[in-house]
Amino acid sequence: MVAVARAPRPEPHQAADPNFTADVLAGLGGTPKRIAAKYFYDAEGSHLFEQITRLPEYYPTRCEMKILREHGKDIAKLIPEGAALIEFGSGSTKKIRLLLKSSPQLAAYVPVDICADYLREEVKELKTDRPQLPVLPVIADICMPFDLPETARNAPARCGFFPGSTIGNFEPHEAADFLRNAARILGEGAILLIGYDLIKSPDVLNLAYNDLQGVTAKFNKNLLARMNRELGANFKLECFEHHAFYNRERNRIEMHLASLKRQKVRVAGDTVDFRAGETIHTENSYKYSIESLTALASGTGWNLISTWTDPKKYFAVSAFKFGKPDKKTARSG
Ligand code: AVJ
Repeated sequence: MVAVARAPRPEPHQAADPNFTADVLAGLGGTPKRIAAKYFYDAEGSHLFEQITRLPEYYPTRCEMKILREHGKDIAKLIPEGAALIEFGSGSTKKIRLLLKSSPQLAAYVPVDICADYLREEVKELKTDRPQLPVLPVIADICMPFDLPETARNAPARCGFFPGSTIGNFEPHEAADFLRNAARILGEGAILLIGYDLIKSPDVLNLAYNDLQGVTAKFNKNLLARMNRELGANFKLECFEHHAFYNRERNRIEMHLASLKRQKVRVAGDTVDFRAGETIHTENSYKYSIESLTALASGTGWNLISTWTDPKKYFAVSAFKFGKPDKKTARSG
């Protein structure tokens, strides 16, 4: 046989996540098999997600952008003079730029992300948009306590921004932990804006995660490709199938990778057995009603101020305030 030159591996865009190997082996060793959704987002996965946001079936990004475009002025009215805006794990600069447009009162913008490369890009883009606005990036895991830059700590007010329905990737108890952590970081009287996907017809939901072009399937299967690239695994992508469905009892979309047959796969030196039809659970994307998110938030001390939705009520952006509700807005009884 003629020796075939191996395709050169793409240069890693960032250092391989040191936990990836251990998390994958633990997740594939358990029953049911699972891998955390955060591992979708290597360079290829991030690129595929960008493509998803432009799919006709995938409404969330478009709806949220529309809400921010059309209600940006009203939303900005809740942000006090001289406030620092803290964005938790931003996925793209597009959304924050819509908000900044109507918020000349901001004294600083603090993007918080675990990926330093991503933050560098974001800072560059914003510098051209709002050259005067101090941009103070923080590299941190948004689920863990971290310190704000001094300017943001000393600002007269703080406003958090958590768009993209990222909250839906958390289990509800993890979402509550996130809200408590955000409260600790932002402090008494802070405002928090959360973008989230609303409960709706299962047909609409199922289609959004089963697009006709198969981009979501590719995004899901990229996890197998990533394990092949980074962990020396030998997954045959054609032997697995993308499964995404709405779980009505739990108000969530579940994504799985289903093994099409009984097979053994090598992963990081281990052998993993799959039964025919056995799945790797790769993502939950929780959907909330305005009421259910409000209840979750109020349990952690965040009280609802206002909610904006798109005309079809597919997506919502809610503003919460941490601490005792104002006398004016507090309900009696
Ligand atoms: C980035 C978590 C909001 O749950 O809709 C898109 C990820 N997964 N298609 C979502 C995703 C499949 C997305 N979030």
